[in-house]
Amino acid sequence: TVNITIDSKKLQVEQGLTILEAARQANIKIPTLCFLKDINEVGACRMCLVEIKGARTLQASCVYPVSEGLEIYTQSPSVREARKVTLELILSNHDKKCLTCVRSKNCELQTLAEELNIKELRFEGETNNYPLDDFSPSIVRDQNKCILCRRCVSVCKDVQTVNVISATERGFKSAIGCAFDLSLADVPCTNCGQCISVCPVGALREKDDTDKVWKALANPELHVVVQTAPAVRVAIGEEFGLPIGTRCTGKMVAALSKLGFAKVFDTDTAADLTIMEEGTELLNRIQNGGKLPVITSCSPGWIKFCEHNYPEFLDNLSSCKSPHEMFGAVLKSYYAEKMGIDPAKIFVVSIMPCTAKKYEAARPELSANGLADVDVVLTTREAAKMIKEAGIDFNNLEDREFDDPMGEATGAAVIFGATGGVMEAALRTVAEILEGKSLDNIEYTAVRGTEGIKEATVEFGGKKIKAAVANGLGNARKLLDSMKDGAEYDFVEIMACPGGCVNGGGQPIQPSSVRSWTDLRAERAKAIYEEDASLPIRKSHENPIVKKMYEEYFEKPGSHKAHELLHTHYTA
Ligand code: HC1
Ligand code: SF4
Repeated sequence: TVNITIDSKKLQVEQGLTILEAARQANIKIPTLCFLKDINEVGACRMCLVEIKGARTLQASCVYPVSEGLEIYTQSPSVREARKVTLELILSNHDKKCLTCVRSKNCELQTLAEELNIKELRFEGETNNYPLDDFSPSIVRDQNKCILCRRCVSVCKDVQTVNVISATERGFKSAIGCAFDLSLADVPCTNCGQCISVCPVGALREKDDTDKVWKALANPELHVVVQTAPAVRVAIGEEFGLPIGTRCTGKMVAALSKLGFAKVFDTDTAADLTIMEEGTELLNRIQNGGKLPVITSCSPGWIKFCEHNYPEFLDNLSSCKSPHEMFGAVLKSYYAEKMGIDPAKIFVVSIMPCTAKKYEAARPELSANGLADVDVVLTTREAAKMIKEAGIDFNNLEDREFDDPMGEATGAAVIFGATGGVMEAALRTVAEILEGKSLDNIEYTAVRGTEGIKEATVEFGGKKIKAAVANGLGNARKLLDSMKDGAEYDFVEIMACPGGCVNGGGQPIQPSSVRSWTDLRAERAKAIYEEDASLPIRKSHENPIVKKMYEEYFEKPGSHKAHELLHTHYTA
């Protein structure tokens, strides 16, 4: 440890900490703007300046390491004036249309302006005027709101290893953008939305599709149904001020029902269906010498990453559509028949923690009988906006169940929302098929947790299965490179977002002041596993609705009809 003083408070702190971290431990708040722990620690914005006795200039505390005897002042007059000037300069070239900004009240710049008591802008002058980039199906970029913090650049380059946005030009003309000023729609962006999740302001946001849903809901000709992804229920509460990791399944269903959807369904039901199809595919490939490993295909950001960077693995992808796409296809076939509704009049809305799902839903591969499986994808954030706009008092809603006749799902399906969940759900089913009996021990903890790459070897009925799980595209890259170098697996799960869907690019955004010090992925995943443990049925093959669907319609997993509706094929 080393001895330092901060604002005359004597402290003993661990060596290796930055001043910012040491101050935080002592409950002394230093404002930050570009800082995001483990992702962006560059000292670029100069908001976290402190005075150090003996130093000639003020120093950025987020990158300055503590050392013996340091005397630090976080609130001296020169520090306070420097921060104010810096912030006013940033504000002078910022499009300040807060009233119509999606991030209003959840904007780190707005919060700082309030906290630093900015009362007037002394440096109003020339401003940049960039065109809006809204050509991507998922992501909108508004450079006029960008404050050049570079968090998006770091997450895209270092965490996701996609590297399609970077700093261009210098000085007043400095900007963040794609090479040659291309749109995000025209570069190998995966639509993962991780750049949105880290943006402190409104410079990056999802393509807003709420109007399409309002319009459909108002159309008496349409039967408008909604389905919700596993990860949405453990995060949507954050939009209504509830603590991170609050399970809100019942309230979420009640709110959507109040919005006017004819039925509220659970994507988890289709996740159970996916396990039946994917498990069968895996066993077939193992038993008949097919292409191994089978790699999961439910994360559309991962699919696009694979197409651009690892086309040699496209044949390894499971042919299963992702669960919400399967559900869309089932709703426009089996359900339509059962209910006597014209499939063309069924309008399917998916609420997803994901921005890439917007892109996925528009892919021609994901349709059947000339109809797109899913009509509109909304993020968790957009769903919350609709609930607020409708004046629904979310926190005081009575819990409600998903609707019949498709409203049943298992614990295996809900864990899809956390990294390792698809793997665990599949193992729960594959194990019982190979062992030929019901098993009690169904928790595969080796594939749980937020570690980037996880491995496990399991043995069922004398058959060894080597499994690997990667979350975040940087980790996917590492795993795929190791496979190119000879690492062998039977089954591989890849999710584009670090932590899996719970940390998807469409989930509620937490500011750096929270995100830097709380592991969002772990907190939300904990709620997911609690939900699993609370459910009466925890194995996909025991889902009564899925069983009924096979009896009444699909016959058996991997049948001709199943292939027609539930499977697809990706080519580069
Ligand atoms: Fe996911 Fe999925 S779990 S992809 O990871 O397979 O988005 O939450 O809905 O479709 O079920 C996302 C989550 C989600 C699908 C399922
Ligand atoms: Fe990079 Fe993902 Fe943002 Fe695209 S969506 S720019 S891949 S972080």
